[in-house]
Amino acid sequence: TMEGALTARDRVGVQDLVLLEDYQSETAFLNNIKKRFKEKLIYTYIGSVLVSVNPYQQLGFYTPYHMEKYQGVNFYEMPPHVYAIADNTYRSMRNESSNQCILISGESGSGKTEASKYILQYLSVCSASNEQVEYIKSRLLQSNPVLEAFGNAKTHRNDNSSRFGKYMDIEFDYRGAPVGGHILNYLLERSRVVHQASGERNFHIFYQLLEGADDVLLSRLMLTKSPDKYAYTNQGKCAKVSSICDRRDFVAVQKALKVLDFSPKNIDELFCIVASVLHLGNVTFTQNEDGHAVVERQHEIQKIANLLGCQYEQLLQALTHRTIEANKEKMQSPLTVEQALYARDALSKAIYGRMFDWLVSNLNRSLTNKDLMRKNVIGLLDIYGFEIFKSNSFEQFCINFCNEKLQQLFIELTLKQEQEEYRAEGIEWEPVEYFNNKIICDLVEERHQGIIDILDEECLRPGDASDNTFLTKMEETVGKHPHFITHALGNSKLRKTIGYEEFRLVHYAGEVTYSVKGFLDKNNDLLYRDLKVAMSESKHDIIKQAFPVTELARLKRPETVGSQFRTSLNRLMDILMSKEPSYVRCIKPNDAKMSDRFDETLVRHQVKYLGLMENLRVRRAGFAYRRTHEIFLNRYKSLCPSTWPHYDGSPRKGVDVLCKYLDYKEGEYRLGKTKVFIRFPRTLFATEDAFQIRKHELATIIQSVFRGW
Ligand code: AOV
Ligand code: MG
Repeated sequence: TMEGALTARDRVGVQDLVLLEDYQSETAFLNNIKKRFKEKLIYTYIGSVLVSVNPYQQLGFYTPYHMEKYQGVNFYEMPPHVYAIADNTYRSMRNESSNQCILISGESGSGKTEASKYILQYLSVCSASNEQVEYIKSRLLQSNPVLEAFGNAKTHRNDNSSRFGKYMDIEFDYRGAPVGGHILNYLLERSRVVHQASGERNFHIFYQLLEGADDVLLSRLMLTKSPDKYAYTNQGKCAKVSSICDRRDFVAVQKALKVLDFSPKNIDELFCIVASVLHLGNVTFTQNEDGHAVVERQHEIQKIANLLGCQYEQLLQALTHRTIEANKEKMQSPLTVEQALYARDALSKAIYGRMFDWLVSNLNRSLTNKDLMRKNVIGLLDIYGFEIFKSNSFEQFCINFCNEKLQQLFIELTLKQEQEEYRAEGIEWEPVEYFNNKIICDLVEERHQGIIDILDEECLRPGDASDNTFLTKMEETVGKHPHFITHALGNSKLRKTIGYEEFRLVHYAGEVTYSVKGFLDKNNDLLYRDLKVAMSESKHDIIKQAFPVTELARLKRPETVGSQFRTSLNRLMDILMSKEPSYVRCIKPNDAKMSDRFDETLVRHQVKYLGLMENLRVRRAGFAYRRTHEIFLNRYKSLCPSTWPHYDGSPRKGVDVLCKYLDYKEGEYRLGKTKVFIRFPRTLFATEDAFQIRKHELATIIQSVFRGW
């Protein structure tokens, strides 16, 4: 009944925020998603953008039954769902033969990775199939447990936090069946290998191996079952996490590696590398009478050399000495204890980081199918979300910069481009005010005067360069920038809250205070040449490939971590810009990882910085659907006698004739210069339904013609 429907809306709110009575009110917006959250309706639309609130509990609507229900239905006919986004993307790719991407954003722990997994699952279910395709599908799905084991870790914000960025292309053939995939990975947080904050863990694989390996494997790797015994796994003091079963996950990883066709030899080498890193962490040094570092317990080095397939003597020497050239003569210069510890950690990070890259490129090999022709792709972006910790360093700086870039892309593609499109198409339009975070992106990445370049300059400058001179340089160069604050420059109130070695950035998502400690080191990411040489001479495939001899011959200084990251992010932006985007905006309901708590202040903040209100306003003022005249005419021309089977005039005129024939009302659509704009989804749905019926009729006619033959 009418009354029943009204109470239902009262209880569960509207499923598209565009339908809110008062679309300018943030409170109405919040109430709506809160109501729905309480009813376990975690998904809500803003037009075609999906807003998702992390339920922190397993919900019942991800079954095969639900996947089936969402296939090929009109977007707005079913309750909002991440499957609907996936389905819509897939249909658009097929109907228009275009490349698509799905961008998932939100802060750490808001549900991005979970959403991306549901999307991948859906895409593999909804598409056509045969034996060969099934094979590809299972590989695509199995790449997740492997990447998560090696690239995710428990942080304060999230028990399964992604510590690398991931962009995955899923490739489809002309029938819409998946035929392959390709993964691009971004900056793994390698510092975690050697250091974890209290209450955090190292990457999952370390604990999985210690928990899950059987006695044979453990003794082969010379490991004891307990994470407490290893310096790289006991710092956080939380080896056990209630939401994680390392033993079970290890079984899954081993299975996945097999499905992905990793050879037994390579799988063995991977575990040897992980074990070698654990052993490296336990290597300690004492000082001899000359003040030089000497390895304590040298048999540890024997184990490591063994596991890495390299020479014991060479490794031992490289951990305590470095070769320097003086007067054209090579000499062995001994390291101090501090330098040796630094070299040890640098080696651990390098080994692990390069193994991760090797893993991704090997995954890609396994996901590539040369026999099957790809036609279009759907890209899936799942990166680390915006983070604020008690103490923030270079890693958070990079992660948060990455999120600024994504927000910039969202603004470019939805707000700015939308408004500019109306202008370009000559459609009258009331502009909407929004905060453009380009100013913060520039502060970080601008050539010569952005923070990344200032940091690089300090890294290259010989002499007294240090983290503190970097801070001073920043104060000199960007001190006046409205989004940059330091002790020296802040007002007196701010000054009390920032230390002498800190700077603060006013990010789009909030203020973050960074400690400059370690910035130069982490940006330089130096590994002594002697250690590289030792690795490049390894007998094991993975290590040998990860430390190519060719790298040693190169004289040029390697690019810094910061500039490399900037370059790869900008390349990613180009990739994303070249595709048609869909969005999932993830929201975290509380900081306690609890299922029944909706912290209004926290959510309000996210709604604000994600720009969801502006998003809604632009949507409300605008048109729900737009397509070029050609595409629109081509799809629907059979619905009007004057355009079927062919229209002789311009496509724009054809669309005009078509829309009039379909009885579109004055305010419901506009013809731009190159595109037709339709204000309400319902108008388009009616047309699409009519088209489906017509298509069926035409097919029947054709069949009977053939039968008549
Ligand atoms: P993130 O990817 O956005 O954070 P995740 O996707 O890992 O966040 O989600 C964090 C945790 O929230 C998951 O491990 C689940 O326990 C829970 N969760 C999220 N979405 C759902 C859902 N739809 N249903 C049930 N539980 C969910 V980070 O990677 O930290 O930025 O770097
Ligand atoms: Mg994640």
